Amino acid sequence: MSETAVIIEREGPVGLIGFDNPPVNAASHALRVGLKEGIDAFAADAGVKVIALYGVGRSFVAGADIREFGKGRKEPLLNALITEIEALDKPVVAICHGYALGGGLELALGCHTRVAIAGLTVGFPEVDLGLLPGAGGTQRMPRLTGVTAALDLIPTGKRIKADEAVALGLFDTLTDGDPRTVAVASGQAVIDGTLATRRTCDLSVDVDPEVIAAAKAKAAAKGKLVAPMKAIEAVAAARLPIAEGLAEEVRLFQECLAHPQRAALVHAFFAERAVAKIPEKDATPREVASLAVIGGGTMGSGIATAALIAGLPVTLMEVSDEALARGRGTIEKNLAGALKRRKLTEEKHDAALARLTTTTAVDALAGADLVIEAVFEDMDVKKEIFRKLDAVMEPGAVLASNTSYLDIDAIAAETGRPADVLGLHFFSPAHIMRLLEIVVAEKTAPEVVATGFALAKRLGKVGVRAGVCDGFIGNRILSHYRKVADYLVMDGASPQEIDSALEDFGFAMGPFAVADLAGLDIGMMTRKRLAPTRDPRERYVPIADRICERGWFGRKTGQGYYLYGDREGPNPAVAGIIEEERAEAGITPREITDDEIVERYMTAMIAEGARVLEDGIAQRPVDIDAVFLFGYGFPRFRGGPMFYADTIGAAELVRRIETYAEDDAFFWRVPPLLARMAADGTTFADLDERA
Ligand code: 3H9
Repeated sequence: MSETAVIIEREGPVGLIGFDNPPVNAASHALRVGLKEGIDAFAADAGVKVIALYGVGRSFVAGADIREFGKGRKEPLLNALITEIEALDKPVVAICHGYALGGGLELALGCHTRVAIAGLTVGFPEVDLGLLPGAGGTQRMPRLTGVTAALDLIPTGKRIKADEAVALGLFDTLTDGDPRTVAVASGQAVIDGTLATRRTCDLSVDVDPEVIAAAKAKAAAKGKLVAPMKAIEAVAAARLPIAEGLAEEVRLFQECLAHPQRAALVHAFFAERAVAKIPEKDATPREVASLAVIGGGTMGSGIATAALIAGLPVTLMEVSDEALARGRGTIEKNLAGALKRRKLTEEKHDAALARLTTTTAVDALAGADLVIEAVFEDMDVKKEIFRKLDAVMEPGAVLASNTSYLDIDAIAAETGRPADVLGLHFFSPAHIMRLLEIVVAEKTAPEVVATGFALAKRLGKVGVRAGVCDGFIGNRILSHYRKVADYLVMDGASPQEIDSALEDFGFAMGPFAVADLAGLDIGMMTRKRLAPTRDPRERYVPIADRICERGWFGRKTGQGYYLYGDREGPNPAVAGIIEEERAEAGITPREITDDEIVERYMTAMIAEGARVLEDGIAQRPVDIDAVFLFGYGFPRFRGGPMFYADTIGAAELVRRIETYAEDDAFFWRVPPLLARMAADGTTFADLDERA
C-alpha cells in the first residue's frame, strides 16, 4: 500500500480525488481517511466548483477492504462518507474504470453523476463473501434502475460491463480515455452544463412484493446461503424513505457480518489466492506457447478443451484414427457447450477449434512446449509413453502426467530429464472444474513447478501444490473419509440417508450419488489395485463389489445405489444386498442420526487432512481447503475442511476420534498433529499464518 492512499489536487475549478491504493484500490481505512480529507478540503474551497473522483492504476475502487472485516469498524465509515458526499452542495462526479465493485460501486452511486470508461466491470460481489452491499447499494441501485435489475445483480453477485451498466441507468455516460484526463473533462462538462447531475436519494422506487417473493423463492432454491436472502430483504426496503432504507440495510449487513458463513466465504476468497504463494514463486516459468495432450478420452479431451479456450494451440494424440475422431468429437461437444453457455463468442469458438491438430504419431508432438499425458491409469503404459516423450521432445519441454494417484517419481525416472517432469492432475470435466493439483516430484525443477502454476492461471484454474503419495491431496483424503460412508451403511444408515445428511450439510451431492455418477466400476478398480496392500485389520465393506457383480455401475447402466431413467429413486435391490451383508457380518443395524453421519464423515476428512499436512503432501491447511472447494464440491460457505475443523476445535476432534476408536481402533487414530494442537490450543489458521 502506498503511504497516502489518495491523491488530492486541483485543476482550476475541478477538485480531483484520485484513489491510489494498489493493487485494486480497496476502500481501506487509509483510503477513506484520504477521501474524507479531500471532500472536506474541496467543500471549503470556494474556487472548487465540482469534485471528480477517479482511480489510479487498474481500477476505480474494488470494494471495501476485505481484510478489515471482523476487526472492528474504524471511522470514517464508507456509508457515512457516501451519505456526506451525496448531500454536498457541490456536484461530485465519479469516473470509473477497471473495476467498480461493492463499496466502490456504492461510492459511485452516491455521486451526482457517473462516467464509465470502456472496459469497466461493475457489480456487487458482497454475497460471494457472505455479505450484502452495506454502503447504500441496495437502496440506490433500485432507485436508479428499478427493482428487477437490482435483484438481478445484488443477490447474485453478477458482474456486468460498462455498456450494460449505462443501458440499465446505473451509469450516465460511457467514454474512453485516461481516468484523470476524463475526470478533469467531466468536471468541466458539469460546470458547462453538458453533463447533468442529480442526487440518487431524491429518486423513489416502487417495490412489488410479488417480485420480492419470487426473488426469495429463486434464492432459496439455490441453496443455503444466508446473504442473498438478506440482500433481497434489503432491496425490498428501498420502498422506504432513504434514511430508513439505509438503516435497514446496515442492520441486515451487520447480521451478515456476524454470521459464520461470512468468515467461511472470506476464507474461501483468500484461499483461492493464497495457493499461488509457493516456495517456487520467484522461479521464472518456461514459456508455453503450445500444448500437446496424449489421450482423447473424457479427461484428455477436457484438458484440450480448456487449453483451446485459453487460446493455446493443442495437438491431440491417440492410438488410432477412430480414437482421435472420438476425442475430436468430445472437444467439439465441449466447445459447443461453452458457446451455448456464452463462455465463448462464435468467433472465439471457431478460432479455438481451428487451433486443434490431431495425430497418431508421437513425433508430431515434438514442437510442443508442454505435454500432458492423460491415458488410463496403468503404470506400465505411462512409463512407456514417458520413455517415448523423452526421445522426441525438445530439450526444455515440460512433461506432465495427469495421473490421479500414481507415483510421479517413478514416471520421471523413466526419462533422462526428471527435472522436467511433474504431475498436472485435472478434475473432470477438466474444462469446467477449477482445481488443478500440481504434483511436485522429488527432482522437479522450480521453474517447472512455476510453469505449472502459470499454466493453471492461464487456464483460469486454481493450481494447488501437492507432494507425491497415492492420491496426492484430494484423492488421498477422499479415499479415507469415503470409507466412513460405507461403514455407516453397514452399521444401520441407508445410502439415501447418508446422501441426504451430507447434502443438507451443503455438499452438492452425497457420496453414493457421486459414486453412481462417476461409475461404480471406477471405485471397484481402485479397490482391486489396493487389495494387495490392504491391512488385514482394516474393516472391509463388500456392498459396492456386490452391486458391481450384477453389472450395475451407476448412472451409465441405469442403476447403482439409485435407479435412473423412468424409475428414479433408491434401488430396492441394494437394500437387499445391504441386509445380507449386515447379517453376514453379524451386525444388528442401529439408529444413526444425520448429525452422527456428518460428524463421522467430517472427522475422518479432517484427520486425513492433518496427516497429509504432517507428511508434507500439502504445504498448508489452506491448500487442502482450496482442493476441496474447487475440486470436490465442498460447500463454500463452510470454508473448506480445515477451516471447518477450526470451528469444531482440535480437542473436540480428538475426543471424537478416541470415542469412535472404541469400536474400530485401526481406522480411527488420532493424528499426532491434531493431538499437539489439542494440547496447546492451536488452530489450523495458526498453521496457515506461520507458513
Ligand atoms: C464490500 O465492498 C462491502 C461494502 O458493500 C460495504 C462496506 C461498508 N480487499 O483477485 P486478484 C487483493 S465487500 C482486500 O488476484 P485480479 C487480493 O487478495 C468487497 N484485498 O486480482 C490480492 O492480494 P494478494 C466487495 C483485495 O486482477 C490482490 O488484491 N469487493 C480486495 O485477478 C489482487 O487480487 C469484492 O469482493 C479487497 N476488496 O482481480 C472484490 N480485492 O496479491 C473482490 C482484491 O496479496 N476482488 N484484493 O493475493 C476481486 O473480485 C478481484 O480481486 C478483482 C481483481 C476483480 C478486483
